[in-house]
Amino acid sequence: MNTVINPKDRYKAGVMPYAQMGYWQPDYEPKATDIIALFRITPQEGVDAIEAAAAVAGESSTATWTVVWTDRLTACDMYRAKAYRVDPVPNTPGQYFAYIAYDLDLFEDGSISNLSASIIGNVFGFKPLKALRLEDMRLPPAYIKTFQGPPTGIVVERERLDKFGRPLLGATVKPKLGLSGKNYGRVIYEALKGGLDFVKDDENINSQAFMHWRERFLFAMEAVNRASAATGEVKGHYLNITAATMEDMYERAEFAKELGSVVVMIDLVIGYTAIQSMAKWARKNDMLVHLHRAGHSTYTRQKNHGVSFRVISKWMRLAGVDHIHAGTVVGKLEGDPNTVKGFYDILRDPVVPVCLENGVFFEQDWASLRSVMPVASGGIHAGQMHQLLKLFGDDVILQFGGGTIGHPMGIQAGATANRVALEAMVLARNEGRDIENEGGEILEQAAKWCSPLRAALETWKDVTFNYE
Ligand code: CAP
Ligand code: MG
Repeated sequence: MNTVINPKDRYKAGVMPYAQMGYWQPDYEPKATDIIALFRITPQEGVDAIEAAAAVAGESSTATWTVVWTDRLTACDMYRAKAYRVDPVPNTPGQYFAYIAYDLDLFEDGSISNLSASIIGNVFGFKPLKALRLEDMRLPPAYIKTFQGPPTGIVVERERLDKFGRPLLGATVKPKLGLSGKNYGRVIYEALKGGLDFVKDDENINSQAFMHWRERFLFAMEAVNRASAATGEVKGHYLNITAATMEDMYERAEFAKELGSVVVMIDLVIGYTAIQSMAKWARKNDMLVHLHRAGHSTYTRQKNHGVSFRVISKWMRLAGVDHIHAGTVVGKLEGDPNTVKGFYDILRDPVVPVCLENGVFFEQDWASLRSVMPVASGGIHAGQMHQLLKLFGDDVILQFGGGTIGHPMGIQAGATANRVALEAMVLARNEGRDIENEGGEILEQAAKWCSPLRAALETWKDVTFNYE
């Protein structure tokens, strides 16, 4: 006989229906093929932490609020997710880390939409929980192998662009909105000619009345071609193909290809399926895919609720992007050094070891999936070059929007300041100098023969984004 449990009684301490239904299995040893999720749970007053963890396991796999007849028609023990470990979060009363294992058969091959529909589908609004955060996931190689991952990856990107041994430099066109196509093209040309590798459309530039997308693409690519010819370097502009429908996005991507662009750009808000579709298109067309994480902080920023960006980083490496914004630490947007280091490791490394300090709970073997180039962007300028190089190393795109276009001597000078600062810093590092402590001095030295760098250092010397 099925038992119908009064929802009012359900969460009283000691009454553990989800746990009793098999969603709490403290002796369970996860299989090598299981997907494991680590949730930070904050149960409501009076709700037992183990029952709350079991409820999350249940509702993110097979269960509903009562025992159902059809459970008897499936191999339900196999399909039940299993909460197998619940630990209090150190020094944080009322919060717990819950480890939940999911059998691989619960998920469709190669689909982030399917994975996320289970893992973050309903549970975040669940009444027995005050808050819930998905902190990390372990993705087994058997699952990773069902994805194609980044179309290009860091190694092939460097080969294609013929750029080695240093971070790449970019800039986002500013103002974000309002420039005509011709003026937009001018900004791109100046920035590339001045020494940048890439310029970028902003997240909200699509096809507005002041500049339709074709016009933008034409002026942008004219600027890219002129700057490449003038400098002898491969240059690129991330053409944002984000649009209302897939049909529109494919049309824009095809036009970017026709014009000879090496890269297209999409925003995270287009959704996981659209991202995977564009990754597939890019692989077929030898195109880099740049992903702007527009919208992520609505659900990644709160420490006790939402989804950590480290999980989004894992999903996006699977989905297949070549670049992704991942934080700067020193710029205008939130991000502490350890957490951001965790994101960068997840995006770039072949195997990521456990590092609790960085929020990495599981060893992650990427099973030869290509790596993603992280992008550091948001309020950064040439005076921080030593900090950026120290924090992120070479495999990163340093993207200065205001920090290029806002230069008092003009856009080309802004780009030159960044390129000179970067090359001086890379050289100093390669000569074995301590760039962390001598960085300021190294920049001053380089600025002696580079007036744009001198002006950049002077203009932004007091700019810090420390509000603590
Ligand atoms: C930066 C930027 C980027 C953010 C994205 C902006 O401009 O273009 O979109 O950096 O953040 O619109 O703010 P500035 P994140 O260089 O002028 O600050 O990289 O953290 O996703
Ligand atoms: Mg932007």
